[in-house]
Amino acid sequence: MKITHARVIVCCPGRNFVTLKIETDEGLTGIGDATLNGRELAVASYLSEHVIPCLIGRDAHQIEDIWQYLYRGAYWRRGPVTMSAIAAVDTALWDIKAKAANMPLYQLLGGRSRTGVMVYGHANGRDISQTVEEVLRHKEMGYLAIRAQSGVPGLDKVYGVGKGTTFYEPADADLPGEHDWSSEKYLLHTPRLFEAVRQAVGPDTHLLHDVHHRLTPIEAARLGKSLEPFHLFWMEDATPAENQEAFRLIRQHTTTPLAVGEVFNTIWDCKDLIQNQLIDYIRTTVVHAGGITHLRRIADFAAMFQVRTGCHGATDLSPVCMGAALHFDTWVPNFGVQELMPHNELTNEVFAHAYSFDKGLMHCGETAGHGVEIDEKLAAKYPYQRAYLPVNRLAHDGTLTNW
Ligand code: GCO
Ligand code: MG
Repeated sequence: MKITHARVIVCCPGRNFVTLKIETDEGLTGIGDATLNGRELAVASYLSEHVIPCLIGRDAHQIEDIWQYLYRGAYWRRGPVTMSAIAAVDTALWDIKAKAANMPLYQLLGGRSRTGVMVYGHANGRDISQTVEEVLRHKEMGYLAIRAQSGVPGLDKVYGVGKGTTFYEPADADLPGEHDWSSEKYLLHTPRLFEAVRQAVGPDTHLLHDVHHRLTPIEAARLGKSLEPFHLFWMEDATPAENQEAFRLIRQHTTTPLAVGEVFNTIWDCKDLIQNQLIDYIRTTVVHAGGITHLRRIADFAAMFQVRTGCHGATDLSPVCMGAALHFDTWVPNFGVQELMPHNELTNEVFAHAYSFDKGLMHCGETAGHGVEIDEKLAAKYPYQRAYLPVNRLAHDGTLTNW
């Protein structure tokens, strides 16, 4: 089965998405997500200018060979732009292979390992009482796992707290917004938040929290320790992880489970973290980590060290990534949890999908392929709009810090 055409579709049904569509001489087509929030056009051009010309005429069934060809063949390895482009090709080819086999994608990976995929929802509030309300609302909706983020007294805007409640979308400015940050204020506030949340929600609901790279290792150690009484499912991105060794310090001080990896793009970014058992959950997902082919490699390596998966699933990853990730989650033996941040209605119209939510679990559906399609006519009505993620500056002197 030969690849005859491929094209990149960029659309903005509320936020930007980049999608690769591959066509074959047997009439089967497949799609892959290539969205890299705030840097969308870099991946779109990497695909159109450099990757698509090399795909035409290749055997669509040779997924592994094409992966190696794009990874090694570029000579310049790794990086979010390259790996998102490779991921899009890989996801589209798995979609095609599964359609050719007339099977849902998870069957090709080795079949079903669980009845459904546990997801965590987002409870965001201006303050502690609104966040508690949101947590309880998510529990009512059936969520078994809930991430809680709240505004911090004395800080105007913080990561994870949106204008509305359901659709938190930080990339909404024409140029990057600038927010204030204070680790001291955040460190005083967050244990109070979880004390209130745990008391209200009871012992059974899994609670998660995203530090979003904003603490130093010793600050993160202090937070992890202070959250121990509220037994979190995980504390995410406690400190930046360019230096994987940084997690050793956090680990020495706290038993709060650690998750990291949404910004990683290959196994090399998490090799030390995993083999030294410095983390409990690896957050890489299909679109930013080289597709199903590479994600599977990371998960198998992680399994040897009892590290479980926790795929990133924010709204800036398209439904195509979500669909593919849910097939991966349905199969992967060392599954932990999947993030769910529901897309808006328009996005769901552009990307019709087979997946569904029921009683805290997601189901990937039984449609052949990964079960997500794109309505190109509708997508064309919503052209790309430039948008950036915000940046943080220290509240007391304006020094640029991590957002
Ligand atoms: C998460 C993430 C997101 C990121 C976003 C950046 O845990 O879901 O931290 O909220 O900020 O994906 O594009
Ligand atoms: Mg995160």
